[in-house]
Amino acid sequence: MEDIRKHHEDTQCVHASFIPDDTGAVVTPIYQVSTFSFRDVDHGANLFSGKEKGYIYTRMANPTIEALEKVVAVLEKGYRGLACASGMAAIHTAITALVSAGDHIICSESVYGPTNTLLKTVMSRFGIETSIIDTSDLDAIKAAIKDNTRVIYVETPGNPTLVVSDLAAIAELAHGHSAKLVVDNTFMSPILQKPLTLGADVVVHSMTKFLNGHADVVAGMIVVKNEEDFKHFRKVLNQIGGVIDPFNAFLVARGIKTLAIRIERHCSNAEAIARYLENHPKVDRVHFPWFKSHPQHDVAKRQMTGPGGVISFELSGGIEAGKTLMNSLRLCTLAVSLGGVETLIEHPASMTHASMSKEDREKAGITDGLVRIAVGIEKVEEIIEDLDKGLAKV
Ligand code: LCS
Repeated sequence: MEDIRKHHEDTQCVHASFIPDDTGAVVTPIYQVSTFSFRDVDHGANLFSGKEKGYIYTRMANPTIEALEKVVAVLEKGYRGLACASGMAAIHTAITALVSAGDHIICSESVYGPTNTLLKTVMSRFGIETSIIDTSDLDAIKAAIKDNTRVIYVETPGNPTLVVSDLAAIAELAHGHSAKLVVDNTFMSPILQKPLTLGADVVVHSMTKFLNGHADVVAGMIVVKNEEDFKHFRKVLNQIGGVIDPFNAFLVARGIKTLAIRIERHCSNAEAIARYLENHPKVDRVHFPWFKSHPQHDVAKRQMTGPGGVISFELSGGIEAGKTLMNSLRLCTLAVSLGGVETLIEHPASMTHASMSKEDREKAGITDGLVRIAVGIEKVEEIIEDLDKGLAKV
C-alpha cells in the first residue's frame, strides 16, 4: 500500500506496519539480529557514510523496528517515528535532544510521576531548570515562559487527574518564544488525539499502554515532524542507546493492528463506568473529560475524539475507603499501568506518583484519596458488578 497515509486510520492500524519482502510474508517478520553483514568493505563504508541505504546494527536501525516506527508515525500524521525501550526512554531522549545546560523547561504538574522526577532530580543536575505548572491555565504558562524556555512539555489528559491542556493555544505560545511543544499522547493514543496536527512539534508515547494494549511489553515512541528533527533525534537516540528490541517491536506492531477497535471499547466502557461512579452515593468526585462538569470539557471536546479509558475518582471516605475498595475487587486487578485489555485499579499517591514530592502531588490535585481505574475491554456490566460489590464493602 504505497499511499497508506491516504487511508482511514482503522486501515492504517492494520496495514501501515507492513514492509513487503521477497518471501511473501503478510506481516513484517521479526529480524531478531544485532548486526547486518556488508558485501565488502566499500559497502560497509557507504552504509556508514549514508551513500547507500541499508542496515548496519540494530541500535541504529532494524526492519522490524522500522515497521513499528512507520505505523505510529502514520497514525500521528508525523514524519518519522523513533522506537524506544520504554516510555521513559522516549521522554528522556526527546528532552535530551531539545535542551542544553542553561535551558528552561515548562512541564505540566499532572504528569506520570517519573516524568516529573526525571526533570526535577535528574535533568536539573545537568543545568536544566524546570517549572512545574498547571498547563491547563494559559496565563500560568505565559507567566512561566522565560527567555531561555526551550521546551513546553505537556501531558494531556494528565496522569492521573485527567486535567486537559489546550494544545493549539500552547503551541502558539511556545512558537512565539522559540520553544518547542512536546506532548505525551499516551492517554489518548493517536486514535483519539493527534497533537502534531494541533501544532505540537514532538509527540512521545509509552507504547506499554494503549498502543501495545496487552500488558506484555514495555516500550516507547517519539514522533517528529520533519527530516531535520528526525536526523537529530536519531543521532541522540543512537548515542543514548535506549532503543527497543525487535521482538518487542513486533509485539507492539501486532497490538496496533487492533488499536482502533480496542479504543472504541475502552471509551464506551469508561464512559459507562464513569457514569456509574458519578451516581454512586459513596463517590465524591469523578474526573472524566467527557463530563460537562470537567473543568476543561470544552477543550477536551475540541481536541479529542473520545474520552479515553482512564478515570480517577475520590470516595467520600478518603484513602481508607479507597483501600477497602481496591482490596475487595475480584475482576479488576490491583496493579499500575493502563491501556491494556484488562481493567486495572491503583492508588496514585502511594504507587504511580509516589516518586513526586507530596507538595508537587498536592499542587497537581493528586490527593491521598484519589483512586485511578484503567478501564479494560471486558463486558462492562461485569466490571460495574465488581465495583458495585467492592463499594458495598466500603
Ligand atoms: N507517560 C505516561 C503518560 C505514562 O502513564 C507512563 C507510564 C509513561 C509515560 C512511562 O512509560 P513506561 O516507561 O512505563 O513505558 N505510566 C504508568 C502508570 O500510570 N502506571 O504504571 C506506569
